[in-house]
Amino acid sequence: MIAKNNVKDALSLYFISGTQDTDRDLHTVLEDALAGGITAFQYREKGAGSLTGKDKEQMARTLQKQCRQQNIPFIVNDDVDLALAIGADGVHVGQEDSRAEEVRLQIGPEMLLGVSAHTISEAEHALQSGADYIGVGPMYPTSTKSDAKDVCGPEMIASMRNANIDLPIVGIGGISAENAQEVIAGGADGISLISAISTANDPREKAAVLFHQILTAKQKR
Ligand code: 3NM
Repeated sequence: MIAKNNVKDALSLYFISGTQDTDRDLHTVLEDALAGGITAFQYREKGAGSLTGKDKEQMARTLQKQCRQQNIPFIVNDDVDLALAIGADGVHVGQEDSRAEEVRLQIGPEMLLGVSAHTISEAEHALQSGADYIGVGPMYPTSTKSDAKDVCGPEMIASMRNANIDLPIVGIGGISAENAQEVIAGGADGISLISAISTANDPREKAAVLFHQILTAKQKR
Protein backbone atom coordinates (compact mmCIF):
# COMPACT_ATOMS: atom_id res chain seq x y z
CA MET A 1 0.00 0.00 0.00
CA ILE A 2 1.30 3.45 -0.89
CA ALA A 3 2.57 5.74 1.88
CA LYS A 4 0.21 8.71 2.01
CA ASN A 5 2.95 11.15 2.96
CA ASN A 6 4.73 10.43 -0.30
CA VAL A 7 1.94 10.89 -2.83
CA LYS A 8 3.45 14.00 -4.43
CA ASP A 9 6.60 12.14 -5.44
CA ALA A 10 4.85 8.85 -6.12
CA LEU A 11 2.75 10.51 -8.83
CA SER A 12 5.61 12.40 -10.53
CA LEU A 13 5.34 10.38 -13.75
CA TYR A 14 1.95 8.73 -13.74
CA PHE A 15 1.31 6.55 -16.79
CA ILE A 16 -2.32 5.67 -17.59
CA SER A 17 -3.40 3.07 -20.13
CA GLY A 18 -5.84 0.38 -21.15
CA THR A 19 -5.53 -2.14 -23.94
CA GLN A 20 -7.44 0.25 -26.23
CA ASP A 21 -4.66 2.84 -26.01
CA THR A 22 -1.96 0.83 -27.77
CA ASP A 23 -1.50 -1.42 -30.79
CA ARG A 24 0.96 -3.51 -28.82
CA ASP A 25 0.58 -5.90 -25.91
CA LEU A 26 -0.10 -3.68 -22.90
CA HIS A 27 2.16 -5.84 -20.71
CA THR A 28 5.09 -5.05 -22.99
CA VAL A 29 4.30 -1.34 -23.03
CA LEU A 30 4.04 -1.31 -19.23
CA GLU A 31 7.25 -3.27 -18.84
CA ASP A 32 9.08 -0.74 -21.02
CA ALA A 33 7.47 2.23 -19.24
CA LEU A 34 8.47 0.79 -15.85
CA ALA A 35 12.03 0.32 -17.07
CA GLY A 36 12.05 3.95 -18.25
CA GLY A 37 11.08 5.25 -14.82
CA ILE A 38 7.33 5.76 -14.50
CA THR A 39 6.44 6.23 -10.83
CA ALA A 40 2.75 5.13 -10.89
CA PHE A 41 0.36 3.31 -13.21
CA GLN A 42 -3.40 3.60 -13.67
CA TYR A 43 -5.28 0.84 -15.48
CA ARG A 44 -8.00 2.65 -17.46
CA GLU A 45 -9.85 0.13 -19.59
CA LYS A 46 -12.44 2.32 -21.28
CA GLY A 47 -14.09 3.05 -24.63
CA ALA A 48 -14.28 1.25 -27.96
CA GLY A 49 -12.50 -2.08 -28.07
CA SER A 50 -11.82 -2.25 -24.34
CA LEU A 51 -11.93 -5.48 -22.32
CA THR A 52 -14.76 -6.30 -19.93
CA GLY A 53 -15.60 -8.87 -17.24
CA LYS A 54 -13.14 -11.68 -16.58
CA ASP A 55 -10.79 -10.59 -19.38
CA LYS A 56 -10.49 -7.15 -17.81
CA GLU A 57 -9.91 -8.63 -14.36
CA GLN A 58 -7.27 -11.01 -15.67
CA MET A 59 -5.49 -8.17 -17.44
CA ALA A 60 -5.66 -6.04 -14.27
CA ARG A 61 -4.14 -8.80 -12.16
CA THR A 62 -1.18 -9.38 -14.47
CA LEU A 63 -0.47 -5.65 -14.86
CA GLN A 64 -0.72 -5.25 -11.09
CA LYS A 65 1.89 -7.98 -10.66
CA GLN A 66 4.28 -6.11 -12.93
CA CYS A 67 3.82 -2.93 -10.88
CA ARG A 68 4.30 -4.79 -7.60
CA GLN A 69 7.59 -6.20 -8.81
CA GLN A 70 8.83 -2.63 -9.26
CA ASN A 71 7.13 -1.23 -6.14
CA ILE A 72 5.01 1.12 -8.24
CA PRO A 73 1.42 2.00 -7.18
CA PHE A 74 -1.27 0.28 -9.27
CA ILE A 75 -4.46 2.34 -9.49
CA VAL A 76 -7.73 1.31 -11.14
CA ASN A 77 -9.87 3.80 -13.06
CA ASP A 78 -13.54 4.01 -12.13
CA ASP A 79 -14.08 0.35 -11.16
CA VAL A 80 -14.28 0.17 -7.38
CA ASP A 81 -15.39 -3.47 -7.37
CA LEU A 82 -12.37 -4.50 -9.42
CA ALA A 83 -10.00 -2.40 -7.30
CA LEU A 84 -11.32 -4.03 -4.12
CA ALA A 85 -11.37 -7.54 -5.61
CA ILE A 86 -7.71 -7.46 -6.56
CA GLY A 87 -6.44 -5.27 -3.70
CA ALA A 88 -5.30 -2.36 -5.87
CA ASP A 89 -3.35 0.51 -4.32
CA GLY A 90 -6.00 2.99 -5.33
CA VAL A 91 -8.97 4.06 -7.42
CA HIS A 92 -9.38 7.09 -9.67
CA VAL A 93 -12.82 8.53 -10.42
CA GLY A 94 -13.97 11.32 -12.71
CA GLN A 95 -16.66 13.89 -11.94
CA GLU A 96 -19.08 11.85 -14.01
CA ASP A 97 -18.13 8.53 -12.36
CA SER A 98 -19.14 7.30 -8.90
CA ARG A 99 -19.31 10.07 -6.33
CA ALA A 100 -16.04 10.52 -4.48
CA GLU A 101 -17.55 10.44 -0.95
CA GLU A 102 -19.22 7.12 -1.66
CA VAL A 103 -16.05 5.69 -3.12
CA ARG A 104 -14.06 6.75 -0.05
CA LEU A 105 -16.57 4.93 2.17
CA GLN A 106 -16.37 1.83 -0.01
CA ILE A 107 -12.58 1.64 -0.18
CA GLY A 108 -11.80 2.65 3.41
CA PRO A 109 -9.15 5.09 4.63
CA GLU A 110 -6.00 3.35 3.40
CA MET A 111 -6.53 3.00 -0.33
CA LEU A 112 -5.53 5.95 -2.51
CA LEU A 113 -8.41 7.98 -3.96
CA GLY A 114 -7.85 10.16 -7.02
CA VAL A 115 -10.52 12.47 -8.41
CA SER A 116 -10.60 14.45 -11.67
CA ALA A 117 -11.22 18.17 -11.13
CA HIS A 118 -11.58 20.89 -13.72
CA THR A 119 -12.39 23.90 -11.54
CA ILE A 120 -11.41 25.29 -8.15
CA SER A 121 -14.76 24.32 -6.66
CA GLU A 122 -14.43 20.74 -7.94
CA ALA A 123 -10.94 20.62 -6.40
CA GLU A 124 -12.27 21.87 -3.04
CA HIS A 125 -15.08 19.36 -3.15
CA ALA A 126 -12.67 16.54 -3.97
CA LEU A 127 -10.59 17.50 -0.95
CA GLN A 128 -13.67 17.44 1.31
CA SER A 129 -14.63 14.06 -0.14
CA GLY A 130 -11.38 12.51 0.99
CA ALA A 131 -9.39 12.62 -2.24
CA ASP A 132 -5.65 11.97 -1.84
CA TYR A 133 -4.87 13.72 -5.11
CA ILE A 134 -6.63 15.37 -8.03
CA GLY A 135 -6.07 15.11 -11.76
CA VAL A 136 -6.55 18.49 -13.44
CA GLY A 137 -7.14 18.82 -17.17
CA PRO A 138 -7.11 18.94 -19.97
CA MET A 139 -3.83 20.82 -19.89
CA TYR A 140 -3.62 20.76 -23.71
CA PRO A 141 -5.77 19.46 -26.58
CA THR A 142 -6.11 15.68 -26.44
CA SER A 143 -7.59 13.17 -28.83
CA THR A 144 -7.47 10.33 -26.30
CA LYS A 145 -10.61 11.34 -24.34
CA SER A 146 -13.48 12.11 -26.69
CA ASP A 147 -15.56 13.92 -24.04
CA ALA A 148 -12.72 15.98 -22.58
CA LYS A 149 -13.63 19.45 -21.33
CA ASP A 150 -12.21 22.71 -22.75
CA VAL A 151 -8.47 23.10 -22.36
CA CYS A 152 -7.68 24.82 -19.05
CA GLY A 153 -3.87 24.78 -19.24
CA PRO A 154 -1.30 24.85 -16.44
CA GLU A 155 -2.84 28.23 -15.44
CA MET A 156 -5.69 26.30 -13.79
CA ILE A 157 -3.23 24.50 -11.53
CA ALA A 158 -1.60 27.83 -10.67
CA SER A 159 -5.07 29.23 -9.80
CA MET A 160 -5.75 26.25 -7.55
CA ARG A 161 -2.43 26.79 -5.75
CA ASN A 162 -3.31 30.49 -5.35
CA ALA A 163 -6.60 29.37 -3.81
CA ASN A 164 -4.53 27.44 -1.22
CA ILE A 165 -5.37 24.02 -2.55
CA ASP A 166 -2.43 22.08 -1.25
CA LEU A 167 -3.29 18.49 -2.01
CA PRO A 168 -1.22 16.60 -4.57
CA ILE A 169 -2.09 17.63 -8.14
CA VAL A 170 -1.26 15.92 -11.40
CA GLY A 171 -1.90 17.57 -14.75
CA ILE A 172 -3.55 15.51 -17.50
CA GLY A 173 -4.46 15.84 -21.15
CA GLY A 174 -2.16 16.31 -24.14
CA ILE A 175 1.01 16.23 -22.05
CA SER A 176 4.18 15.35 -23.94
CA ALA A 177 7.93 15.77 -23.63
CA GLU A 178 7.46 19.20 -25.23
CA ASN A 179 5.19 20.66 -22.54
CA ALA A 180 5.64 18.54 -19.39
CA GLN A 181 7.88 21.11 -17.69
CA GLU A 182 5.27 23.88 -18.06
CA VAL A 183 2.80 21.74 -16.12
CA ILE A 184 5.25 21.23 -13.24
CA ALA A 185 6.15 24.94 -13.34
CA GLY A 186 2.41 25.70 -12.99
CA GLY A 187 2.42 23.95 -9.62
CA ALA A 188 1.69 20.30 -10.42
CA ASP A 189 3.41 17.57 -8.43
CA GLY A 190 3.34 15.27 -11.39
CA ILE A 191 2.09 14.64 -14.88
CA SER A 192 -0.27 11.90 -15.97
CA LEU A 193 -0.43 10.85 -19.56
CA ILE A 194 -1.65 8.16 -21.89
CA SER A 195 -0.68 8.51 -25.56
CA ALA A 196 2.77 10.08 -25.12
CA ILE A 197 3.91 6.73 -23.71
CA SER A 198 1.31 4.21 -24.97
CA THR A 199 1.91 5.12 -28.63
CA ALA A 200 5.62 5.95 -28.37
CA ASN A 201 7.95 3.97 -30.63
CA ASP A 202 10.11 3.44 -27.58
CA PRO A 203 8.05 3.79 -24.37
CA ARG A 204 11.12 3.15 -22.24
CA GLU A 205 13.08 6.01 -23.75
CA LYS A 206 10.05 8.33 -23.69
CA ALA A 207 9.44 7.62 -20.01
CA ALA A 208 13.11 8.22 -19.22
CA VAL A 209 13.08 11.59 -21.03
CA LEU A 210 9.88 12.64 -19.25
CA PHE A 211 11.20 11.55 -15.86
CA HIS A 212 14.34 13.61 -16.32
CA GLN A 213 12.29 16.65 -17.39
CA ILE A 214 10.06 16.41 -14.33
CA LEU A 215 13.00 16.12 -11.96
CA THR A 216 14.67 19.15 -13.55
CA ALA A 217 11.44 21.19 -13.47
CA LYS A 218 10.83 20.33 -9.81
CA GLN A 219 14.37 21.37 -8.88
CA LYS A 220 13.82 24.78 -10.53
CA ARG A 221 10.77 25.62 -8.43
N1 3NM B 1 -8.72 12.79 -18.61
P1 3NM B 1 -3.45 11.87 -23.34
S1 3NM B 1 -7.78 14.25 -20.45
C1 3NM B 1 -8.13 10.48 -19.28
O1 3NM B 1 -9.08 16.33 -18.71
C2 3NM B 1 -8.13 11.93 -19.49
O2 3NM B 1 -9.69 14.98 -17.14
C3 3NM B 1 -8.62 14.06 -18.98
O3 3NM B 1 -4.71 11.28 -22.57
C4 3NM B 1 -9.18 15.21 -18.23
O4 3NM B 1 -2.30 11.89 -22.38
C5 3NM B 1 -7.54 12.58 -20.57
O5 3NM B 1 -3.21 10.88 -24.46
C6 3NM B 1 -6.80 11.95 -21.71
O6 3NM B 1 -3.81 13.22 -23.85
C7 3NM B 1 -5.32 11.93 -21.50
